[in-house]
Amino acid sequence: MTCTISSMADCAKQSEVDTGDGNGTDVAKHPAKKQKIEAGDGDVCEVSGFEVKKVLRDCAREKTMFLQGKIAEKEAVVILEKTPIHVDTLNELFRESQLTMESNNDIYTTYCLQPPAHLNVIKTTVVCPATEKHVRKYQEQETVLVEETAEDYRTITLPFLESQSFSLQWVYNILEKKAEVEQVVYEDPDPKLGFILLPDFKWDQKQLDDLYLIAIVHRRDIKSLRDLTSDHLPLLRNIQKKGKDAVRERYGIKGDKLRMYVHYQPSYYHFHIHLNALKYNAPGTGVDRAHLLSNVIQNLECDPQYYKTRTLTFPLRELDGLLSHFREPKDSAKL
Ligand code: M7G
Repeated sequence: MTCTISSMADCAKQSEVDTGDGNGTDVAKHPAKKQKIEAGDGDVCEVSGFEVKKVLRDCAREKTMFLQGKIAEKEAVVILEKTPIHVDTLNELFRESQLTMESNNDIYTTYCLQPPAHLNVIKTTVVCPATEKHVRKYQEQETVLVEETAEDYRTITLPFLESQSFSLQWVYNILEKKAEVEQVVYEDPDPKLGFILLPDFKWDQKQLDDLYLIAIVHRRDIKSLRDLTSDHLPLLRNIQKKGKDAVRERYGIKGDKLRMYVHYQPSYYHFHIHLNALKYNAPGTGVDRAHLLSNVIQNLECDPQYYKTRTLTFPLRELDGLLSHFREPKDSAKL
């Protein structure tokens, strides 16, 4: 019997039906919304004029490439990422694609399948103008583990991040409703306990398997995990409860299928919580950097000063300026 690729559409149809049972991606029931992109205060850079200078990182397995270059004379970092194949496009994919057979041996055949343009998307993220720190963030490099005592935080990390951390303008644009307004999934406007929940820009919102949201707190006085004390428990519990409720309501994902955590060190020192679909191994979920929200809450319940006093271990990349300060003799490290 000869198999044609287009007959696979029947499998696709079957697969679409199968996804309602809670095991597959039930995008039909809880469509991941596609929304209009709004610009913040920054200029929008024309990515079509991007001149590539250097490949910063090439992750063939993740089908992602990080590039450094220029857009209209401005330094830019561009991230290219091939997007996953969506179950609900399979029928069209097999019907409408151009097929070229590459090899055939007994029952094994490989093809090059060229899908129609709209099914062949590369998610493109542009940082422009990009700083040297952005370039370093995305560059391939070794990482080392650093053990930071409370004293190290006060004398090395805090002065460093106060002088050198990434701009928080994008965060303030979200909190002040100047950007990504239509993306907001949920907001609790309370100035002390409130937060905005919205899709992380790493998520293309086309399927729920790699759901990735962030909850950004309204208050601006918490830089990171290190600043938390038991006084913040009402805030953390509020995000845990309302964040879970909002995700269940919008996407049909229950709380026990959701990973909520904070990074230490974060890239952006305005307190926020990451929320992923549990089955998605998002970058940055390793034990060296991610702290589960439920553990953070329990630690603060046991010891109100837990994060102010403990030694915290985290990875730093070789080119991270903070690492050089940890490596200097302590006295000169005090900036
Ligand atoms: P982080 O733990 O500070 O740093 O998380 P990381 O980037 O090293 O994980 C900040 C989170 O905010 C990350 O998951 C980013 O993908 C996300 N993020 C960063 N920016 C600049 C934006 C943005 O402009 N919009 C949205 N929605 N998310 C962003």
